Amino acid sequence: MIVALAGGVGGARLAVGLTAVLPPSELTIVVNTADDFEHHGLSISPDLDTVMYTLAGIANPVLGWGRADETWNFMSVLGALGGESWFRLGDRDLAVHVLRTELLRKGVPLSEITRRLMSRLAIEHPVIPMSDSPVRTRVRTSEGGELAFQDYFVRLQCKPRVTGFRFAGSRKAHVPPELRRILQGPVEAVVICPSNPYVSVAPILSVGAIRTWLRKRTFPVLAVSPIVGGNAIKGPAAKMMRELGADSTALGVARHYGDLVDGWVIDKADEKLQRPIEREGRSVLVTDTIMKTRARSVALAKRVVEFARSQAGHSPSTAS
Ligand code: FO1
Repeated sequence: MIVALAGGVGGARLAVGLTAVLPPSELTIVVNTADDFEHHGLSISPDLDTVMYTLAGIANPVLGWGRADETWNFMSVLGALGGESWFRLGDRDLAVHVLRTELLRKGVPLSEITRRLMSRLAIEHPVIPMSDSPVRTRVRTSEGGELAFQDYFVRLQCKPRVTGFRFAGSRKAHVPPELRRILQGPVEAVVICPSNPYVSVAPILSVGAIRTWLRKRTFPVLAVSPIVGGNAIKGPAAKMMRELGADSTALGVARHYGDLVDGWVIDKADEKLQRPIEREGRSVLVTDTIMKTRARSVALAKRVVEFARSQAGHSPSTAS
């Protein structure tokens, strides 16, 4: 069993590749839920939806979130009536939020709702939210105070300077039963997808049971760098690193994760960082990590799985 930890767009793209390389019995995708929020009385789970739409092949290719072939009648009327329209909900996308909200109100756990939605979209690989109870990213900025994640990310377009993050609810997060079984079962490797280290991956690692599982691991953890050539492929990761005083390079990301990661997959553009990252005690695979097409996602996933299997023999925690 390979367990992939995924956040938004970068995570979803590698997840697609992994589902082409591994059968459902050998791959579990754990998704960040700390971007979730309540808006217009709806419970919205952006990263779960991005992974779901991407795996179903119906993700909006331009926006990187929401659905393809979308229409925006609901948003335009809502705006005309004076409703909040900074967080754009497409007419087709809306159905997922209404259904998820209705089922949550009936007490159906988020992981069960996710399972039902995935099966309706004919997705066979298990996709599990990191928690069935709310975990919410709070963004601390240089203006003082805290922002809810979507306020920072969408309403304020990532403009504020960040000074730190907090994941409210992570200590008492309820790990879904399906995920608890995975944590107790045989695991070949964990793959951290190229998602934002601070706001997509860190929340998953903040869930107590997951953090303990990784600390006591007997399997290797591999990560694909979300930073290529000093920039994030998409989103504010590099900006956040600079604001937090980290080196916004693949080496800086490797230092950020420390000994939580045994092997790094970095892009050819960063091959000169292979030695410095190896000097940090990590294995490094240099390859093409830009997933512009599905074929490149599959090719990357294949190399990541091979790399993971090559590491299984000697992850530090199993070293004699
Ligand atoms: N991101 C935006 O930048 N603007 C939006 O209006 C927006 C709407 C939206 C609706 C549904 C959804 O699932 C995601 C949406 N996102 C939007 C992206 C979202 O903020 C991010 O995907 C994650 O929270 C960060 O990965």
